[in-house]
Amino acid sequence: MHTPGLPHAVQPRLTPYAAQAIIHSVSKQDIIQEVKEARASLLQALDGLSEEHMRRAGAVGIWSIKDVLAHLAACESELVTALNQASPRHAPAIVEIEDQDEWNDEQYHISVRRPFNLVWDDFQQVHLILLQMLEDYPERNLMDNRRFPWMEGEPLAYLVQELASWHEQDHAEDICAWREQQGL
Ligand code: NI
Repeated sequence: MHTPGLPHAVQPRLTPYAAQAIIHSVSKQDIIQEVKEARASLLQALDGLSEEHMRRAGAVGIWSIKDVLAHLAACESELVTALNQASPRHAPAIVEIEDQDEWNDEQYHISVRRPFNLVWDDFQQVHLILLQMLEDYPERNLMDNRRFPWMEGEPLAYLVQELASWHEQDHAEDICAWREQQGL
């Protein structure tokens, strides 16, 4: 889900029937495991890179890896808010965003001036908060695909995959491709 030159959008997309069948058969612990594994892949993709490498522009579109980490933290922060505020009647802000590229760009302009160590801390902290929240979350609210009508037939767990596990996995792959191209 990539616009050429731009980081991909994170809005929920329609899933083919077969993929829906898969998610409906998994448990909350499977979702948590997937989130942990995606983070492990991402950290593996960063392994051995210096701060200077991670500040280099152009790793994903115009973004540096630091910008990608800020982007992941921003999306996961929105996800935490969405999980916190989820109610059947009101869709959370993140699923109401009409122009994802514009939102990404706004977040980028907020984070681009933040020092690397603060971006790194956010990236770690938001993920820990997300994991704790998932551990505490009622399984039914996460896995029942009829619970939240604004998920349009998907369970809330799908939003977790879209904004955390699949998202991190996608960007881990971007980073690996960039490293290969850069010989890093
Ligand atoms: Ni992205």
